[in-house]
This record gives sequence, structure tokens and C-alpha cells, in this order.
Amino acid sequence: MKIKRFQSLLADSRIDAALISNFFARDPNFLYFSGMDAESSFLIIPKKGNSTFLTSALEHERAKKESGFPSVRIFKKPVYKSLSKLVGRAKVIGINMQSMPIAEYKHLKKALPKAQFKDISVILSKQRRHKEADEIEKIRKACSIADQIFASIVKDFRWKTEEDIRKFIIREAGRLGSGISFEPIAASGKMASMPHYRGTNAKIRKGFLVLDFGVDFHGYKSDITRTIYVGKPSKAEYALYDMLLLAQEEAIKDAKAGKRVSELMEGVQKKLGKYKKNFIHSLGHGIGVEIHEGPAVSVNSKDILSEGDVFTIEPGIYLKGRLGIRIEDDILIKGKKSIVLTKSTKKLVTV
Ligand SMILES: [Mn+2]
Repeated sequence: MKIKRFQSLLADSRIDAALISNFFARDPNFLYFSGMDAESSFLIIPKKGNSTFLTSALEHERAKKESGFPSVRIFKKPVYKSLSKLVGRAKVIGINMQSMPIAEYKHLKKALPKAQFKDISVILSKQRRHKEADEIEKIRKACSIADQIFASIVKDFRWKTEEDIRKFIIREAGRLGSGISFEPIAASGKMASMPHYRGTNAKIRKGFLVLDFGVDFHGYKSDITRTIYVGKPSKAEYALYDMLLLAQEEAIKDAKAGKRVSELMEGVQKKLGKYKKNFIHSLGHGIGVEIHEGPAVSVNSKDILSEGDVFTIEPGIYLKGRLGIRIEDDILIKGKKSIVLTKSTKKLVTV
């Protein structure tokens, strides 16, 4: 289904064949189309007909078993000569200029002197935005594992340092899924005012504790943030947390097919009132085989939500040198509704 849909996008853009390369550098689109992150391999997807998985003897057997590609071939050296034979008569060849190193592009131009190369990064991003049923299932699973990990963290809160929590997340993501989707964050007290502070061996401080992590499940990512409280929150801290939570939940409610992403952001900013200036990053980002992909979920985004979009909504409030609060869920757009895929409690947990 993925390839058929992509072929019609290629035809619309008058591209004879797409070449997805994992040769010089990893291209996440390789994993997307083949289901495996094979080293030193290519996918050749013509606008019509059968696609080819071109690989080395090293990956050949695995590719035949796992990729589902009708044709899996071993290349001969020099590699780009093999490739040029396969691409054959294709005149216009689509490549992902967002991930292909210039050195590889030079090889290609030399091997295919008559071909015209076109950037397909925009087409690829469009293709990947619309998640298909099997992809949604994997993301759901990645989300539910993340929920399970969060529940374990708070259930028996025995952690001394931020690093203890980080290590636990990494271990559990490996045990229950295919690993983490990015380096987990455990940011306590005043350190949480830096959204990308990861956590150290320092003792967990009193106050808000931001836990931001995700799980990879067969190539698909989840991304969740929950802020809990170590100690006893003041009334003002409860109020701040609740204001952010309300803004996040309103944004989720407003998210549906046809809605402009920028409107969601405006809604959140309005709800945050004078704390608007303390919300210092984007509202979210698409997720899939990459932890950041389309749609763009920021204030400048021109994207309009549509069926099959999966993305995060993660507003935050950061008071420099004092505290940070962020709440993040993964959302699927299905018709007139948004479905929340991460289900961990958002009531302020105190430990
Ligand atoms: Mn995120």
C-alpha cells in the first residue's frame, strides 16, 4: 500500500523512479519503505511496476525474508555501475536531497551522466505524514510501552538521581520494545527550566520533575512527557500546572482534520496568558519512523491537519532558574476527531 501510494505521487511529479539510498548515510525513508534498516543498500521504486531492493551479500538473505520487496538483488562492484544498470531508462530520478551526502550525489551523477536528478524530500514527507493502519498499530504499541514505563517510574518511586530514572527508562524500552526513541530526559527542580537538559548524577531536587522519553517499536516512535512533583506543591504551583494542562487538553480537543496547526498554537498561547512568553518551543512535531517529522506543529507552520497525521502536543512553561513544566501526548487525527495515543494520567502525581 505504501509503495502504490508513493508511485502515484512520483507519477504526479513526473519522476520516473525514486532512489532511496542507505549507502553513504542512513535515510529513514529506507526503513519506512522496507521495514528494515539494511546497511549499504538501495531501494529503487519506479513510478510503475516492481520495486527493487539492491543490497550486498551481507544483507541479502535478511532482505528477502523481511522486506517484502518482490525483487531483492545483490550488487556487483563498482556499486554505482550496478545501480545504473537497474535504473536503466529512467530519465528523471528522484533522490532525497535532505539526507544524501554530496559525495554520494557526485558518484551518482558520474554513474548516470544522462539522468536528471530531482529532490523528492517534499514528496517523501507528504507520503509519510499519512500513517497507514500497520504504522498506527506500531505507534500505538510504542505509546503503550511508554505509558507502562511511566507507571513503573511513579509506582514505586525509589530513585535517588535523575540518572537512575534515565537508566531505568533505557532498560525498560529495550526490554519491552526495540529501544528508546531519543535520549530520555529526567529534569528536576530548577534544571527543568532548560527543555533539553537531560539529567545527571545529581540528587533529584524537590519540586517539579519533568520526564520526557519515548520508545521505539519496530522502527516507530512514541514521545511522552509527564511532569510530576517531588515533595508537596504549593497552591500556586498547582495552579500553574493546571493552567498548562487545560491549555494542552484544549489543543488536543481542537485538533482535527482541516484545522490549521498555527491556530492550535494560538489557542495555547491565549490560555497561557502572561506565561505565553515562558513557552519557548514549538507546540509539537509529527512522529513516525523519525522522532521529528511532518506535520510541522509550530507557530509558523502552514500545515493543515489531515487524516492519518500522528504528532505530539507538548506545551510547556519555563521559569528560568526556578522550574519547568511540560505535558506531552501523542495524537492521531481520525476524521473529525483527535485520538490520544498516550494514556498516562495527567493529574499531578506527587512523590
Ligand atoms: Mn516531543
